[in-house]
Amino acid sequence: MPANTSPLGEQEIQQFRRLGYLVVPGFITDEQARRVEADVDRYAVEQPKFDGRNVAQYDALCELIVHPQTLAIVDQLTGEHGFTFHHLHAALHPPGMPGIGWHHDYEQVPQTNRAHTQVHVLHYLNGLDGSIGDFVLLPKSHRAVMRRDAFFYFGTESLPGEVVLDSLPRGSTLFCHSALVHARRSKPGGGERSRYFIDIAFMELFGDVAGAQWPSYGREGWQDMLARLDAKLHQADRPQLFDASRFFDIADANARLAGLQGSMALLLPEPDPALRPVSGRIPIV
Ligand SMILES: O=C(O)CCC(=O)C(=O)O
Ligand SMILES: [Fe+2]
Repeated sequence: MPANTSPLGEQEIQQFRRLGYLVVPGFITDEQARRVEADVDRYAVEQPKFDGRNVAQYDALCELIVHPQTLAIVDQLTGEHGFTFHHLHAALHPPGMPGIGWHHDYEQVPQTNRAHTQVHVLHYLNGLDGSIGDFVLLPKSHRAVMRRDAFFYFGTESLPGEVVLDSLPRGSTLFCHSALVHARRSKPGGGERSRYFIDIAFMELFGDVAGAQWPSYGREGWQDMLARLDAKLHQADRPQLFDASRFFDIADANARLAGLQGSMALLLPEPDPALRPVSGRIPIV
């Protein structure tokens, strides 16, 4: 493990462990936020189908993956075995953008435990102001084991104990345990403004479980994506950051599980297919 500063205090680390999230207002400098926004503007025009596999073509987005303070914080939130990168998504949300129903983003096939931490780093480059979409979350829900879409039937309606994030300054970042149940609740307004949203997922390594792997990013070509990022961003002190051998192919795993019966969360009644979230062509489990 590289020697790092420790950007979070013990109380903040404990909040993340207990509640499943931590907000850091103004984490990204205005100058860096502007450069990343320019990348997002560029692909929104050139490649509206941006899905994460193209990320190596965008220098400012790449810089955000290896942002030193972010890596140091993820070190603090994961532990001694280090972590690996899973994906980056970036999106420009115009006024009127639909919401996303309650879900979580912890990648596990099938969902069985929360022994290892996954962190979603959510950058709200131009903040949140109560227009377009609020981020809503259920504190402590990262401690439950459920399918990613288990709460999807609630849509984006209010749930008891929810926390609404609707006012964050530019450059704010939310460190979220990936198993935390959350939603984007659409809101009117926005005017000329669009909402710049980046999410970057990191997964704690299984230093204590020989050979254990995580599910890959759910789109064909995930190995090439990691190879391109490793060529561009390789960190000598973190050789595992873009290491494809840390993953199994999620599409293969889902195919093997299809139709199996058992005591794990496999055979739930199918939700309405129109409401069911998908990740690329891979169904969400
Ligand atoms: O737009 C947001 O604030 C959150 C979106 C989200 O939860 C997701 O893309 O999985
Ligand atoms: Fe999400």
